[in-house]
Amino acid sequence: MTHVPSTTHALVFQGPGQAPAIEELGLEPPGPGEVRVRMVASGVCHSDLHMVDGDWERPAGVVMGHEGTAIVEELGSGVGAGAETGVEPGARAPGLGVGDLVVLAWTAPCGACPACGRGEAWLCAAPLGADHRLAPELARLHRPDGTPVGAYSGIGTFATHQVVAAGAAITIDPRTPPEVAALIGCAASTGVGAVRNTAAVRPADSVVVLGLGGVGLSALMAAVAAGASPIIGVDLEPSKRELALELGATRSVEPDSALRVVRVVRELTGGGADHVLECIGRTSTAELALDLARPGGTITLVGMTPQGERAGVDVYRFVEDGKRLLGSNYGSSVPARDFPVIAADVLAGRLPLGRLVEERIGLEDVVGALDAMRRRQGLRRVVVF
Ligand code: COD
Ligand code: ZN
Ligand code: ZN
Repeated sequence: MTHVPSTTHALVFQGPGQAPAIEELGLEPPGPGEVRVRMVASGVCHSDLHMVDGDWERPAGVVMGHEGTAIVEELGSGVGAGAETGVEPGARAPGLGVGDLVVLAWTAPCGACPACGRGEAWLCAAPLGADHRLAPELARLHRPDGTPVGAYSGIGTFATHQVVAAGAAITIDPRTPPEVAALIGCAASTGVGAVRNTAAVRPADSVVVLGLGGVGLSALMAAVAAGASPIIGVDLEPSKRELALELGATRSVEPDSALRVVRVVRELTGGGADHVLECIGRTSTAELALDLARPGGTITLVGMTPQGERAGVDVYRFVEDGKRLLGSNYGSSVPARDFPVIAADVLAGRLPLGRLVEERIGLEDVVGALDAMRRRQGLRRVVVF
């Protein structure tokens, strides 16, 4: 196959506290175990804001975005039907073909490390496209002066075209609306997976969701689909509390005081919830989550605070009440197993994830979308290419 030189139009992280900028970059053809994709849609996630605001340390010179859906345009060697050799076990993706609609996974399991061996793809020690593809042998993007540019979490979805590990490209039902398919790459998997995989919510369990953004409302939808009851949503924003009720929450609560939230939750659940999910990423609400669970109940922390912050635990009460505290990374998802199921649930109407899409925007509008997120305005804004 002849490789035409290729370029991509992409939003590049310039360092903490600085506005990311759109740049025209050279894009190399896919190497062994990789595919080139044309991006279709990419959501703006709160983690993008954490990165730009410097809450989490990330290297400059990386194409941002980690919540995207794309069409496969070109297969590297060792990828696709009949390809078996020359690439890592996790990267073979034998079912992948040109023209497939794929959701890009920000942790693509290597298939060979101990975590992958245990089936814990989300804890993979050496994910494909690791370290934002900045290593010279992985960088496929270059500035006109030749400097390599990385791809956030190996996928950098705020780009018209991208080269990713084949194992990061998960084929889903092509009828899935692209804006919704994009959300499966982060918010939906993180929230739905926290309920289904990490917490393993059962029918008739009582559930509290703290934070009703893209992730929290995805969790809430999964709790509704699981037959949980009552389901209580907590958010500062009235519009989000309203939407939670429309999506099937039993009650939504304004967190004007922690004491009041505790009182309302204990009243509605008869002494505390079976499950509490923290989807905000603050130490104060993580501490509140511990108080909202019943004795023996489970607290699932989904939100990540700025790096290095610590929350306090009343150890005496925690132990006497026999509570369980879980961390949920990427909804404990195995992308190849879970993404197609979420897409099928969307198409069957079991997970109305389309309700999360606030606005379709262009690549040049991402900076404004991050500002809106900082002001807690609206839900998911999705770049449509
Ligand atoms: N009390 C109640 N609600 C609050 C409070 C508060 N003190 N502060 C903020 N909120 C609400 C906001 O009004 C908003 O509705 C919601 O919390 C946050 O929603 P979004 O849409 O801004 O953010 P999400 O849903 O995209 O992401 C939230 C996370 C906490 C999951 C995210 O920021 C995070 O920490 N991600 C790390 C965990 C992870 O798995 N990351 C993977 C890549 S994202
Ligand atoms: Zn995200
Ligand atoms: Zn692994």
